[in-house]
Amino acid sequence: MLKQLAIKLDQAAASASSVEQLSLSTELALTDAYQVQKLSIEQWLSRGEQLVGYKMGFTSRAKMRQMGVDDLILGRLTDAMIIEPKQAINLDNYVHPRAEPEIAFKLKAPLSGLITVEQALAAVEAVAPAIEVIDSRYRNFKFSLTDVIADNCSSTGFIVGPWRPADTDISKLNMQLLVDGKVVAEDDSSAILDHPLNSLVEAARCISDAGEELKAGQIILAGAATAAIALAPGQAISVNVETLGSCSFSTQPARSQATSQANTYTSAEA
Ligand code: OOG
Ligand code: MG
Repeated sequence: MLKQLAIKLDQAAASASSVEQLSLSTELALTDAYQVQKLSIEQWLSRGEQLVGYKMGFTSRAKMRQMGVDDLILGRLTDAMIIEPKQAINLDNYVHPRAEPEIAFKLKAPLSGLITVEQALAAVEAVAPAIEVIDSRYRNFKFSLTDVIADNCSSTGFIVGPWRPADTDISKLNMQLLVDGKVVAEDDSSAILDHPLNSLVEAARCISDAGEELKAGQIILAGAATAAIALAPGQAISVNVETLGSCSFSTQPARSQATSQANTYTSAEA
């Protein structure tokens, strides 16, 4: 049964189409939801994608408020989700994508279980500004906690900017999300669980619940500092993080009516 749910979500992601929330017809326990996530990622890996890291979600009040979920969640990142800096993404490949400002960690040592902030920092090789592109596979971007976990926490893409040394102070850095040069969302890095490193501590705890560990070389996204913004065709999106630097990507211009496919990203659901 869990496998069928995983296949359903995987097909929705692969075809950029939305499905009804699982929770409307199936009661899933938290562990079942993570199992569905794992089974759906196995589908992706079986097609040749590589696991490159993990992401934390709902680590800021702004995100919890926007989505109405106030528990931390962990999702999986694959190499197919990597968006190259300055790349122009085609919105036809997404259902209703949004972008959010993040901080990324690259690990040089494994982490798992209950650890301190100091232990987390000791395993960090580098930190970078990042943008996450999220895309719920659920209609209207609406979900329960277990729904979003099963849907791999809306993971679909991410862009990482220049890496900086691990000892860079990231405790209180201004983070701005810009669309076409205008700031559309802003907060500072302490909005992420008081300090983004706390998110890495939580990621180590969550992954050990799944019987896995964070590994050297993997990338961990700490979670967005602000609410996410809906993407539209022909936009330039960037994130500036004070002292860390910036990264950016764009969305391809709208195609003509005749060639555009059924797609809901322009609907007024943001
Ligand atoms: C779930 C993913 C949350 C974050 O940074 O908080 C997340 C969603 O909002 O669809 O990635
Ligand atoms: Mg995120």
